[in-house]
Amino acid sequence: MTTKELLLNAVAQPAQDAGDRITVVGVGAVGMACAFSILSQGYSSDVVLIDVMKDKLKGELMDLQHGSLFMRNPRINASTDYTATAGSKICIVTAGARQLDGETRLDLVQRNTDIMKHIIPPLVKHSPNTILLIVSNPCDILCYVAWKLSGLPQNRIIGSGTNLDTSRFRFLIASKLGIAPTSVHAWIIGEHGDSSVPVWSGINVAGVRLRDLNPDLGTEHDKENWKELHEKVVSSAYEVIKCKGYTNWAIGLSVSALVHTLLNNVNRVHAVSTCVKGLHGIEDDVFLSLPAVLGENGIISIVSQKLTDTEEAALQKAAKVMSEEQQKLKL
Ligand code: 6V0
Repeated sequence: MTTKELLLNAVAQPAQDAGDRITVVGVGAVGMACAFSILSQGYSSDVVLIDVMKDKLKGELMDLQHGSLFMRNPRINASTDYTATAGSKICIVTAGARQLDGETRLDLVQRNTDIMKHIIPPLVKHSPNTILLIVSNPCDILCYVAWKLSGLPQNRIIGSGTNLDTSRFRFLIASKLGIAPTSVHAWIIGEHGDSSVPVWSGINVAGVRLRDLNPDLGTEHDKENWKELHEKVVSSAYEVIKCKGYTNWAIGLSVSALVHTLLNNVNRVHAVSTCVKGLHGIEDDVFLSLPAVLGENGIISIVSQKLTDTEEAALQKAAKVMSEEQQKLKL
């Protein structure tokens, strides 16, 4: 008998998985920040990493496994073979090229579309009921690509979208007011990127609308220049990339918050990218962020925000840009 057999009297066959498997495709700066945030907060006990770079994959796997004692005893696996991902509840896609200094998110579109062709079909083959959580950029257009390539219903395609932009915005507003970000209710919707739309009309603290206190909030005429906070949100990724080469911690945390909401079916509202056809006067099959209720079936409903004409026009303009870019794609 082996030492193991002498120690453990077998009673039943162990189950093969814990039922909360999360796959992360791409073990770059973003993928690892997502995996680390999910594991360290105990949101899943079964994480699978996928990449094409074998050595990097092995190194990241070992490094994480060596920290198991300090987490919640998770099962962590890594492979270049998608069979390891079978039965994933959520597949997070972070693989692909990232912006270089000076590049916009839209500059990446065809390069990352081609990469999606190698990733989305095998993911869905092994996890036909999964939710695809798209993080790679340009996130909104890649949601459209993932929808087309996967054949999944639209409620199962979610882009991390402006969940991150919203977090940046709330942090900046909170800092200006000297209160906590969780006590500021403010939303950025639309494109995750340069044409995102701040919903100035709805910003409130404890139900007090800032626009009722300052009717010029967010406009050119505002003496306090609140508008600059949105400009900072838009430029912040470029600034972080200029300073450290990439952004990862905030996106990792924002993705792990989405995973928590989806896995636990808690119906929390997040600004995420979803198909917005038929909403706010948009007629194309484009994905943009709106506040959405998330649960274990993905997008459960979309909040009907009361937007001003200016906000709605900005959303429609972004939808046009998305639609034009999508028509140029070689799928
Ligand atoms: P990175 O550090 O270069 O990592 C990318 C990883 O993808 C590498 O490990 C590659 O080996 C891997 N990869 C490439 N092709 C494949 C493939 N066919 N199959 C599997 N793996 C592959 O980039 P980083 O992690 O910094 O960024 C990843 C993506 O996230 C980029 O497109 C960024 O623009 C995007 N981001 C999205 C954000 C958001 O808010 N949605 C925020 C930050 C970055």
